Amino acid sequence: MTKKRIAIIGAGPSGLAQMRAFQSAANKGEEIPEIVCFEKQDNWGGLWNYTWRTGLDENGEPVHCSMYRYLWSNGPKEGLEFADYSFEEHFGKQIASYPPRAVLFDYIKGRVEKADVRKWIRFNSPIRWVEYNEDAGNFTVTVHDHAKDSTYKEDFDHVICASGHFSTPNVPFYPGFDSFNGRVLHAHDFRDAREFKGKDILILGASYSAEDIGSQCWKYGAKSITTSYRSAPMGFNWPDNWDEVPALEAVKGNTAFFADGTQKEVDAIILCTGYKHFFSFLPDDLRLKTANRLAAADLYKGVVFAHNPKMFYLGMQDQWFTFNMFDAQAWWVRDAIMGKIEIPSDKATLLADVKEREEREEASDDVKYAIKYQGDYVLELIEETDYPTFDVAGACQAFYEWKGHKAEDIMAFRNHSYKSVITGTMAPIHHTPWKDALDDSLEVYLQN
Ligand code: FAD
Ligand code: NA0
Repeated sequence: MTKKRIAIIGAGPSGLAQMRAFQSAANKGEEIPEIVCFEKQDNWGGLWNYTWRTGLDENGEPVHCSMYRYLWSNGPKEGLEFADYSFEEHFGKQIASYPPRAVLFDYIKGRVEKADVRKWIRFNSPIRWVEYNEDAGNFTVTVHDHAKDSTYKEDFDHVICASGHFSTPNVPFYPGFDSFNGRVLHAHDFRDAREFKGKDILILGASYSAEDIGSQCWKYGAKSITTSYRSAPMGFNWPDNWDEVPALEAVKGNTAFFADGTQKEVDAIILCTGYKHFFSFLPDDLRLKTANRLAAADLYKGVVFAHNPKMFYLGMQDQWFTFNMFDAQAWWVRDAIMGKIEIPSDKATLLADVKEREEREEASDDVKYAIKYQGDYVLELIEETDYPTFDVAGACQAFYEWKGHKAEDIMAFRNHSYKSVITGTMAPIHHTPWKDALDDSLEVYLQN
């Protein structure tokens, strides 16, 4: 019998988790399918693969990276640690709880280098199109090989889409943007807070990007920060030069006008207005259409596309849990593909599962409820595979404490540390308070 062929779209944390899942089965002596991962960038790591570029990349593709210089993890690393590869195994010691991007990139890379899966990845290879062949029951994938500047097609038995959903910016228009006397940019194109040193900046949005990009600009010397919310304020105890105001109505020249009748002179506007699930390479019958939520639409068990169960999606949910949730999903998808887990054959059953997840998510607006909801999901999946189980309740506890630390002091929450749920070791307190730590290099971070 010929081996099944599996296409993975994207070598970010989700796609890498999928490769590690298959490799771990092979390591145990199991016969695994042929794996081909297509990655449009020239390296792995997804969003964690930083680039200074914005707009189009060196190949003319939309730049994937939404990360920026000086970005530190916004949640404790104890909530995302791989159960099969601890921070201590990677760094040879326990490290502080909110690693900068370069440190987390190194950690992600370490596990897949050890697993030796880079050989499965075709870099500089964006997927252009995926088609399902009814007759053959398989997929034809069209790929652009930028190294050769040629496109080609290959057939696969399954497609696993792990292309991320925090890369295509949601960019609203407000009256006066087109004649604003300064820069208007989306968070996706934000790269270096020092650009805004000494400036009055306006940030639209009230979620993680608004909070963190505002904090970066504050840390690196912006003159003032004004964050404008559409629905509800973030409500933290902001520093003196930070105001939180209601919705923006319009700008005129450099003056921004808000719904409460107040106004503010600003030099730049940063739109922290979120991202779109955007799959330009997928036809209508395979394309996921969902909001950024915990129970993503149309995904049985959060991973199987109900309208074509040979197609899978990883990491499409809104995220409290990240790396370990992608692992839980990847191990589950591996076992479904390898026939160890059965996917119900009728669509009604698949959609009923989705509906149940949606209703359970909608049952409460409470943040702790949402964290536990996603923790329960991670546990549900890992209980059905051989992914090493771990103290998910302990990871939820780290998230609850993190929320409390943010409420206490939003500019100091990263000075706290938590206990690893994988090794049981307490993380050290970082050697320098976050607001004073201007050098975010791996070498400096690891000096504990
Ligand atoms: P991505 O990381 O987006 O990777 C997707 C990959 O698919 C990319 O490599 C991309 O090039 C590739 N791809 C896309 N389209 C194609 C195509 N057509 N063909 C081939 N390849 C393609 N999470 C945390 O846990 N902690 C944090 O501190 C944190 N900070 C974040 C900060 C920002 C600014 C953002 C936007 C997100 C942050 N996240 C954080 C969440 C982040 O979503 C996850 O950590 C993780 O990167 C998601 O992994 P992924 O593989 O699903 O997607
Ligand atoms: P994100 O903050 O980029 O995080 C993504 C926000 O935009 C909401 O507040 C929404 O308001 C607002 N918004 C949307 N459209 C708007 C409009 N037309 N006018 C005004 N406001 C508008 O995006 P979201 O979706 O959370 O919020 C959109 C991801 O990036 C997260 O997973 C986060 O964890 C990650 N991230 C991490 C870090 C770090 O780790 C930094 C940044 C981002 P409303 O009214 O819809 O509530 C350091």
